[in-house]
Amino acid sequence: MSSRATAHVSRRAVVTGASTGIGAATVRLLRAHGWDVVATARRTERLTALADETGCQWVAADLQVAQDVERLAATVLADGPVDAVVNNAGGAIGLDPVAVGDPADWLTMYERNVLAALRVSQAFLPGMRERGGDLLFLTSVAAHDAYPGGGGYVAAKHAERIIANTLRQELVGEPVRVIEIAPGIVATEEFSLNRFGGDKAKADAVYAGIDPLTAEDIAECLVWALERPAHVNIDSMIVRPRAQATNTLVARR
Ligand code: 8X3
Repeated sequence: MSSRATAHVSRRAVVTGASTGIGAATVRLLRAHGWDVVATARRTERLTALADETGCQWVAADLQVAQDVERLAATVLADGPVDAVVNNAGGAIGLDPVAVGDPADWLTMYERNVLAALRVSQAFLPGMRERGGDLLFLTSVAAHDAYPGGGGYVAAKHAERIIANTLRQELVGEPVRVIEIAPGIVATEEFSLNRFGGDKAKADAVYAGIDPLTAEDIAECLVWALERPAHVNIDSMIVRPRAQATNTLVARR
């Protein structure tokens, strides 16, 4: 097989935030495509259920804890090298205007969306620089533009995107691809519920009157990007539902 062919048989991926939503959908799709997958998240019971369903491996870890990330990488790399890391873990807290946003929420969002991805990327990068690999960052349209109430999340997602943009420059000439997928409105089990502290009515309103994207829609984009031939780097892909033209312009029925 030429080095330019799509060689994704027996490739191995690590997926963070794998207990739910886009992360879990990505594990399922990668497994369906024949990838070996290590799923990571905090919730063990969800990881074991996903492993029973898909045959993935799993390591429970809290990516906000540096020692957990070290243990994750050591455990995964003891079984062999990794071809792709999907930095999917993250999330939003609240929809507070900047004028009243709680700095503690901003800090938590920075930890979850930025520093977790940084730590995980740093842990797997040395092996990738030696033998090749892909670092994928699941950011958001919030990484590309602001919206009222989005301040803390928008700031964190912009910062996460900057990790990708900077790494791509720092690693040019090396066999590492740096990919960003930036979704708009995706109806998942937990993103909006977490954002609104479990308020289901508020969460449901985010998706009301439109056909939102699904976790599976984004998993398709992500796996497609990873399965491009090695010379093709999908720098950044913005994906929105047809009914969403910008972060704030949404046509609801
Ligand atoms: C999720 C999309 O519009 O809530 O990342 O920021 S949005």
